[in-house]
Amino acid sequence: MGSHRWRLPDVQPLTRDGFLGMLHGHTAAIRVPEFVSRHHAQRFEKYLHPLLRPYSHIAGPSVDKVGLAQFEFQAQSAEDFQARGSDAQDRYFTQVAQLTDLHARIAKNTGDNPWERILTMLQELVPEHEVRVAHEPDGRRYHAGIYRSINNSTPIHCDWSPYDSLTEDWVINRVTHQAVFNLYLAPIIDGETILYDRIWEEELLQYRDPNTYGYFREAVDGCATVTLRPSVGDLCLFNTRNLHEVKSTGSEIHPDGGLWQRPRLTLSAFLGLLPAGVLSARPTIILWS
Ligand SMILES: O=C(O)CCC(=O)C(=O)O
Ligand SMILES: [Fe+2]
Repeated sequence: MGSHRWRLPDVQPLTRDGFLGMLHGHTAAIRVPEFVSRHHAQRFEKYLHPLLRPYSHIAGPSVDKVGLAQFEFQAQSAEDFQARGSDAQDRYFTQVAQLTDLHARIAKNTGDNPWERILTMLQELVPEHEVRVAHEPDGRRYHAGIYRSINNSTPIHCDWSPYDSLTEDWVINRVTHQAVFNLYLAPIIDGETILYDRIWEEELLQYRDPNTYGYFREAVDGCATVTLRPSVGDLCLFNTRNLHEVKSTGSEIHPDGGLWQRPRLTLSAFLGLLPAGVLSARPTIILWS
C-alpha cells in the first residue's frame, strides 16, 4: 500500500517552512524544547492533577482530561456509528459554552499561559493565515486546548476529521490538512509517541478495528517511523492524518510510597487548515480539541 509522504523523516525545529511542511505532510514532526519551564510545568501538574476526569466516551483504553474533546462526542467504534443519536452536536456545543475561562483560570493559578503564547507564536509564524479557535459558520465555538493524560496507550489511529466526524456537518470536516500540538507538562517514563509514514486514505478502512477508534497493526506494516520521546516542557507538533500511537507509561515510586503511573499530562489541540472563503477571506488555521 502506498502513501509515503515524508521528505524529512525526522524531528525539525519550528520554522515557518518546517511548520508548513509538517502541516502539508512532508515533515514528520516539529519540536520546540522547553516551551514551558520546569518550574511552571510542575505548577501545572500540581494544579491539574486533582482535576483530571475520565473522557465521557472512549472506545479504547481510558484517557483523563480537564476540558473537553470533540472526540468524546464522535462516533468511534462500529457500534457507535450504528447507535448514533441526533443530539451529539448540541450536547457538545452546550458543554463548550461552560468552559470559556478555562485557560485564564489555569494561568492565574500557575503563573503561565502557554495556550495564549502558542496561539500568538503560530499567528506570527504564518501571518498570511488567520489563526483562531474553530467555530461553526453560525458562530458556535469549539473548545480548544485540552489538558490530557494518556497513560494506558492508544491504539494505532489517526485524527482526520473529514472521516472521523462525517456523521454530521462540522466545520472541522472541511479541513484540507490536520495536525496537533502537544505540550508535555510532566516527565514521562516510556509512553513514547510513534508516528508512521502512512496517511489516512479510504483504502485504510480495510484495517479498521470495529471495536475501537484504531486500526490493526497490518495498516503500518513496513512503514517508516519516527518516535517522539519528549522532555518536560517540550512542545511537539505532527500531522495527525498520519497513523500514530502512544505507548503505555511505566510506573514509578510515589514520594508517599507505593507504585503509581504519573499522569502523562499534556496541553493539546488540533490545528486544521481551511481554505480561504470558508470562515474568512484568508486561509485559516483553526484550533480545537
Ligand atoms: O500525547 C501524544 O504524544 C500524542 C497523542 C495523540 O494521539 C494526538 O495528539 O493526536
Ligand atoms: Fe492522535
